Amino acid sequence: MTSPARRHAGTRPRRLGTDESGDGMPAVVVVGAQWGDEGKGKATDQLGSRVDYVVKFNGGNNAGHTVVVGGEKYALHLLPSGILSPGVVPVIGNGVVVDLAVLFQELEALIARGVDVSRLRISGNAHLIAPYNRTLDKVSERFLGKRRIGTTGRGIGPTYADKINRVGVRVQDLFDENILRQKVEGALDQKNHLLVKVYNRRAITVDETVDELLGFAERVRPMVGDTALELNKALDAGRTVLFEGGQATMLDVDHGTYPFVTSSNATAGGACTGSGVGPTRIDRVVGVIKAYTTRVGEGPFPTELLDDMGEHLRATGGEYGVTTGRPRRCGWYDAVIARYSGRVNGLTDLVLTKLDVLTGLEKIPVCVAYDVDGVRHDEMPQDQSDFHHATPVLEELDGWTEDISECRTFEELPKNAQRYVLTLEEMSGTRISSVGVGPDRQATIVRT
Ligand code: 2SA
Ligand code: GDP
Ligand code: MG
Repeated sequence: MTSPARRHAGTRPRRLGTDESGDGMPAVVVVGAQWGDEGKGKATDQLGSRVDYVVKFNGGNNAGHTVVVGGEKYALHLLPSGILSPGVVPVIGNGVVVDLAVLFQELEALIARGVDVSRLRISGNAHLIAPYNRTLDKVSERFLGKRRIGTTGRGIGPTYADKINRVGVRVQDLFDENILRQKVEGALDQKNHLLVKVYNRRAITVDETVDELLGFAERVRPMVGDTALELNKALDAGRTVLFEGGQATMLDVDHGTYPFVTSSNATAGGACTGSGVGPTRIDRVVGVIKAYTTRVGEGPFPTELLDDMGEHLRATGGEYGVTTGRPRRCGWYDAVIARYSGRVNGLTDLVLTKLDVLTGLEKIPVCVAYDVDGVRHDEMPQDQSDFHHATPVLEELDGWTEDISECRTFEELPKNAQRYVLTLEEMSGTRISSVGVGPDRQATIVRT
């Protein structure tokens, strides 16, 4: 696709990777291809060193990205991973929900470590996570009991619900106290009824909410702007933009395992609605995918391992939530999900991560299809009950024992590791453009 950015560029775009024609790629979307925690933070950080803007377009501080730079570990939640690359403009787009207290905690922690955060831009149209939404997220999960979603408790769902119900509070409301007060009053009329009558909690006052939010207004003001306009102008000028997805395809509110999903569009389309950059400007869509699968929270997971092998993957892969510390559920690679992700995101390539975690296994099973009550499904079943009852049809691939963490070219990988990657590529239907062999920025094999 030739983007308007490329057609109108005054200066030639910097190369962010190459497509088949060898052209540069000014706008790239990075999304999770499974249930999250695929290593998007590392992938974004790596690509981020070659881009001008990194845009977070969905979710909020439910995300948890670990980025390791020169042995130093950074855990990011609300801020885009690109904030760690000098010279990059990090952007929080209109599709994000912002907890202002968390924003400043994260900024201060980075400043204390010498990271320059002065370029951060925030959309005036992004919604704010009001304190009552944090409370509602926690109490409603408790109320749901066995039917809970397993949310991160950060107020994400209630804030997106307010947005869709048109009672949300946006960043720009901070700059007009009258409007802010009216909006908070409107929202609390509904919330207090629920909090007091249904959840048996105390009512929240308009004053305490407005005071808390206004307390951040002057600090946030210089960061706020029309980020959609800024990004489109940047693309016109030949700048490179990376859109960083939070959560993942199977947690997308439309395409994921509803209702066990987050409340935003984590698929590639969300990059457009969540930033104000149109789809014709996107050149590349990268899906980040683990060499096995993990999931946090409730919901179906056909390749889940509830035995010692699941525990082995969890321990070897360090599979614990970055935001909540919850142990992640672990299972084998699922090519049905990989193909589904390829379709709903229009993936141009896959970044395969954590191949090193599988080192030492004699055989590595991979899910190629599902068995649902004796019927084989090669593609993701539309019917939720089918997916809940799906058991994996597994194909066993040979493992390897050699340490691969120092490999930097595909040819250096043991033959069976090469075969594993190539087989996954074929089964998944999308080219694997790079392979992760360790958490560090450098521990990556780029395939040419
Ligand atoms: P929410 O809080 O409303 O978005 O929760 C709804 C579902 O979405 C899942 N979810 C996640 N899954 C994986 N990783 C996420 N981020 C953190 C991390 C998770 C953590 O990177 O490790 O620390 O626990 C994330 N955020 C939301 C969530 O588990 C629910 O299933
Ligand atoms: P994200 O939410 O997709 O950004 O992923 P997380 O940061 O939540 O989880 C991925 C974890 O895997 C982090 O601890 C990363 O440091 C780590 N990681 C990323 N790529 C690799 C890799 O190729 N090998 C290993 N061993 N760890 C990796
Ligand atoms: Mg994560």
